[in-house]
Amino acid sequence: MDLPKTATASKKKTTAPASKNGSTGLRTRAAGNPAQNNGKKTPSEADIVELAKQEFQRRRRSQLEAIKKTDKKLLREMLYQMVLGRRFEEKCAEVYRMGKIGGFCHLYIGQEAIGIGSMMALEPSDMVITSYRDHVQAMVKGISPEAVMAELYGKEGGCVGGKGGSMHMFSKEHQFYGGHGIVGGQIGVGTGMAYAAKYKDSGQVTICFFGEAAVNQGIFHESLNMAQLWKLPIIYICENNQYGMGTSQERAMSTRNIAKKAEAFEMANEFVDGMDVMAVRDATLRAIERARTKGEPTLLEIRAYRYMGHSMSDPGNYRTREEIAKYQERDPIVLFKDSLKEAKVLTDKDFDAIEKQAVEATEAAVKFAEESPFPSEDQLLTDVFA
Ligand SMILES: Cc1ncc(C[n+]2csc(CCOP(=O)(O)OP(=O)(O)O)c2C)c(N)n1
Ligand SMILES: [Mg+2]
Repeated sequence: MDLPKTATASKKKTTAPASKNGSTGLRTRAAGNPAQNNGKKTPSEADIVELAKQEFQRRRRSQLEAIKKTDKKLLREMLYQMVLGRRFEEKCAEVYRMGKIGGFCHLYIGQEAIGIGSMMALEPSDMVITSYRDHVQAMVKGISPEAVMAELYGKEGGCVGGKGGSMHMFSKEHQFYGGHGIVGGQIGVGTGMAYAAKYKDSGQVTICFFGEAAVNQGIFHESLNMAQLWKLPIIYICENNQYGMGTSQERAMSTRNIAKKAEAFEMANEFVDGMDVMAVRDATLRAIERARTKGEPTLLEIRAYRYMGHSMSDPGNYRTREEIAKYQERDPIVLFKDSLKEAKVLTDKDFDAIEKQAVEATEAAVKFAEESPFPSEDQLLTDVFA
């Protein structure tokens, strides 16, 4: 993975050791930009896959250290949520192709370590807001797989009665505030949520997720400025999956280093390898501590890779199979599973049981969605605000 050489762990410490922040020395195809390549020869696609395998082994060693310090039950639950997210999303793709889900449908496959590593470090009363790529985050926050799948089907049993669909999962009860379709729109709303928490002295921390393409929107810069000025308890998580629809970050942004943008506001920031769920958890724990004790915001740039197209209607002909294979070599679920086995937290039998449980939960969600009725005609104009 092409990781920046430096990232800041806090606004006081401007250069963290490369290893701590996951610097690998790997390069993707930045051939057109020698400045990004430090003048070195760009490796071939085959070299890149080999380097990714080596990085996988290095990550396993660093994951083991983090695993030793973490509760075993929680580790197994994290793995279960990752596997559930993967199986659930694979099923979404399947039923979408069967015409069961209408409209847009953006999948999270490949990015599971970001949502699970960060959100499972929160307290249940903490708040979360995200973009349209929201099914897995909704489930991690406690909305049942049944209610998420029924929402995808547009059925009454969905978490918003079938009127939101894929992009608008929501549950006030679970402190999950959407599911937003306007790129970057949730950054302003999330900042307002953190302002409300501070105003009410509720002690809640907010995680606000957004993609790397949203960073180019003015609202990102305006919101970070206010959050730092007003000392708001918020964690901005940029889920850098390296593409905004069919446009790679390299083609759309003058810098690869998004975390550093926080320095313009003197905000704490960190770059994290988003294929490593324990690295995500550790960085989030540091940001939560900062938010709860000092009431200060953090920007985390967490880099992973979007395995699927932007949405179900994307043929994906703007990238190569090898590019996708390179990231699949470092799959976050395989990496975590192997580390847990090595740490003797998990056996193959345990993993099979986790797989079975995730498949059964997904099947139950589909059954529930199939059997749930569509909203009735008399609900056509309820809960509609525009
Ligand atoms: C304000 C606005 N501009 C354009 C779009 C169309 N659009 C939808 S998703 C998307 C790409 C966003 O990419 P990113 O923020 O990286 O998130 P990802 O889809 O990769 O999770 C664009 C341009 C939109 N929904 N809203
Ligand atoms: Mg993106």
